[in-house]
Amino acid sequence: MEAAYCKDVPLLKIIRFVAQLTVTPVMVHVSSPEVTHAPKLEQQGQLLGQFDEKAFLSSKQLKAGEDPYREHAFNLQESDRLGSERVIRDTRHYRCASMTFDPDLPPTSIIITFHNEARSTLLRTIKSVLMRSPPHLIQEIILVDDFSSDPEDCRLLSQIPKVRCLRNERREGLIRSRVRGASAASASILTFLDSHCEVNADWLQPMIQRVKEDHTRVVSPIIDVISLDNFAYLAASADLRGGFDWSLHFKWEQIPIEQKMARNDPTQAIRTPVIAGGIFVMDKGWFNHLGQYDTHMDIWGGENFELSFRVWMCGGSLEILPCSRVGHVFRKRHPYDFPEGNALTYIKNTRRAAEVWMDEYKQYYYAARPSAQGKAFGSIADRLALKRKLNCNSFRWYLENVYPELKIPEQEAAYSLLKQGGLCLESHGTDSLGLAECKTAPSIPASQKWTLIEPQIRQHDLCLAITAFTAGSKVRLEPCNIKESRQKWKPRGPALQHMISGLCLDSQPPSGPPLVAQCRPQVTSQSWEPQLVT
Ligand code: LR7
Ligand code: MN
Repeated sequence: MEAAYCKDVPLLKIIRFVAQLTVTPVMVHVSSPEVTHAPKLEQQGQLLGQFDEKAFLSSKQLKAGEDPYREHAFNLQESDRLGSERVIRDTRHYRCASMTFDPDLPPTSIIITFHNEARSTLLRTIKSVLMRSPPHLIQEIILVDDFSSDPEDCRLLSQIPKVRCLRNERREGLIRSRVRGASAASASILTFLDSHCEVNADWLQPMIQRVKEDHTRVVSPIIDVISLDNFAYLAASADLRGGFDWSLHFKWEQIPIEQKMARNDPTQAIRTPVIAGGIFVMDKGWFNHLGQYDTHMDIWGGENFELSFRVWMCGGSLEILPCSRVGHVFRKRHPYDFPEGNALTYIKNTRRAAEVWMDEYKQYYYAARPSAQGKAFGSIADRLALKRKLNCNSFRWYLENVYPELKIPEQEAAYSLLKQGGLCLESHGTDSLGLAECKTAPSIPASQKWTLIEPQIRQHDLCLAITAFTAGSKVRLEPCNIKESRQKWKPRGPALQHMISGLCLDSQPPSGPPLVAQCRPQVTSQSWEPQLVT
């Protein structure tokens, strides 16, 4: 497996892998006519203090003939051309504009880590914050320069009032850089931003309000799309939340239909299983209490899962606030190098997240990402100790309560027959189960193949369920749902016991349909011998 990475095919794989990492949310057209206006000239003067914007930008412009995408993986020429105060459309739902906030919201420290960011995008990020936030809510903007080639980028920007510059003495990656920034922050609320963002009208108040009401909430805006080609500011869909697959690959996904139906107020927060990672607001005390970040993660990737699992499992919650909008330049590749290689770094970081937080479910991560097995990930002793100290819920709890839509994968080659002598449990449609003569490989029909993934007894996406919690009730197949207690079973000797009712699966006389009965594990009609078939 290891060797595969050295051949040419895997290079393609890695490129694809990188491309996958950058996920752009689905765009929709929003017809709000409102725009977010730039401040008047005299205000701008006050915003920048001694800082000489012209000199800052002009000394680093693209040279004639240079590829505008080469250095930053976006069109630098377009970014430079835009200027630092462009007007962007207010992409919120119109009802957001009439929201009210507490007059005494606490201020926040903005933390922006960067490694070789383009000057024009970095400056636009900072200026958009200064222009579109109530000044009293911005305590400071902390730039953490993650050992960029030119130390002047950060140093010069710190001439802008409220902007501070911390420079790493070596490349640390965004995770340790953010921890450094957070530790230096003097406000009680932390706001993290990527270094190529533009915040939109009233972006900050909704987030601070939610965190002020409940300090265990960790909140993100809707992340709008800034085109990497022409820097157009595009509204992202307001119906998305953060999700992932078992390989720990982040994706935007539709809000589940029941939740969507229940939403009658478009300004309402959206619960999200994970956050994208770069743009969020969190109480500083809560950030520290929960163990900041896993500082053994390097460069980029995986920290959003680790933080998201930890927040949910240890007593907090994650939400996306549709009335807060921040634009972000989504790229197709990383413009910077990974000292240990991109793939290995992502594997190390996600392995750490899986090993610490996913309990027995980490097997599905390894099944989905076989190349992760055997790769180094360092010691996780301190993170496991943290998890114990915080008395966190299990990953199973997370799946049941936060992300029931994440399906447990069907495991190839893990089908079983459920045998009773020469007879096998068989389905004939969802409502009719029975016993039939066991078939043998290779002609075993799907109707006799069962997948036993505790606590479910599955046939594809259908699960064996009781119909009532009383002895004598029929069993049937229905769509699997990990939260559904009627679908939960466990082995008890040779019997299969329904967990809550304590009743056992019983075949009755072979002609009748199977049902649940008082457990008598010695009885033949309750004895099920699983036989693996491949
Ligand atoms: O070594 C590094 N040191 C850094 O300081 C590498 C990066 N960085 C900085 C970098 O300059 C940038 O400001 O860290 C920030 C994030 O890096 P990007 O912009 O290359 O990452 P991204 O936008 O592709 O990635 C998303 O996922 C990351 C996983 O580690 C982080 O959580 C990013 O913050 C996150 N970005 C967002 O959530 C914005 C929305 C994009 C999405 C989805
Ligand atoms: Mn980014």
